[in-house]
Amino acid sequence: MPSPTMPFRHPLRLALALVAAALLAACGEGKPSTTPTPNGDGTAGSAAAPTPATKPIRVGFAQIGAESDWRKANTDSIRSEAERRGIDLTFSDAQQKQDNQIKALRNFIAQGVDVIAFSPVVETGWEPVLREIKAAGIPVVLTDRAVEVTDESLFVTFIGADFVEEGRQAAKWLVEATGGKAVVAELQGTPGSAPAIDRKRGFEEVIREHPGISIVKSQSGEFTRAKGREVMETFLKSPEGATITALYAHNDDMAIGAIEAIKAAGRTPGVDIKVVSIDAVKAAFEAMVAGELNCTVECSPLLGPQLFDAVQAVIDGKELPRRIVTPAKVYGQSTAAEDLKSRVY
Ligand code: GZL
Repeated sequence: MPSPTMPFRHPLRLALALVAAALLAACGEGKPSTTPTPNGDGTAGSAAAPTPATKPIRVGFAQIGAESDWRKANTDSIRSEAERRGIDLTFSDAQQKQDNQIKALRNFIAQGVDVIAFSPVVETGWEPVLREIKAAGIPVVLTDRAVEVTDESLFVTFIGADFVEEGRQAAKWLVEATGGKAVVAELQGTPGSAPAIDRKRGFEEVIREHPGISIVKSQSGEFTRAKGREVMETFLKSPEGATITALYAHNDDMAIGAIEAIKAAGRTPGVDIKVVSIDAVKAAFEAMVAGELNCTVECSPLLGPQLFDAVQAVIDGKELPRRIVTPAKVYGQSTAAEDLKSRVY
């Protein structure tokens, strides 16, 4: 064989070597590879066929916004659980506007996702877009809040708390704490939303049995701290302001804002105005430790695992209950410092 530094000396040898090389190359083309090939047409393939990767499930999620600590924790739960499970998540934030949520849902149809999930900002106005989603053959999972529709087939299941029961629990605590005597200011959630409608319904169902408790002021604080403070300021400046002895807020964020207004008005939150709210976010426990909030009813935002269990069940063609209720618990000042240590949202 010619040495690397000494090329062919004789032209005939060079010609023979070139012919041999050409023949070898031609054989390589036509000869079936000695290793098994996944496509079997004789073209060179890898030693072992790759295990076919399962295609990630594509989910479109239309979130309401980022209006409260609860909502932010809800978003974190959904995003982190999707990542943990390798879900291909398209996530949209509607800034609390139904039109934005509807636009997002239509985008998910256009993208051809496998499953659509959303937390409807209000109960009504969803039928047309839900029919478009149904026509596209995409299943829908509702989380957190419910919709009002005439056709139950427009969504597979609704995962969320029992807001009426939360309202009942808040009222029962107030009856207990005040001996059935209170003049109540109420900060409602987003007008037309399931939690605002149902938390009011549950609270009123209980106080109806207690004539010593009346609601003298009631208005939406839109589930935000800023609006909660603003509305509580107007309550306290009103003619009934001086008579108010209790605040019922449909979420902790509005209660926290209202506590600032109560202090600014020279009143003592948690003492001369009892404060009861819903969600059980960390800030509520901190306010209870400070003695400024008296009771919060838990409504867990950590819906990610249940949401993607439901999505997987839908993909696997498994039956799902129409309603999956997330449990709740009532928390008070006496255990707040201990409870706070283990709160995750
Ligand atoms: C309740 C959820 C509500 C929370 C608020 O499930 O929809 O919306 O109570 C949040 O904090 O803004």
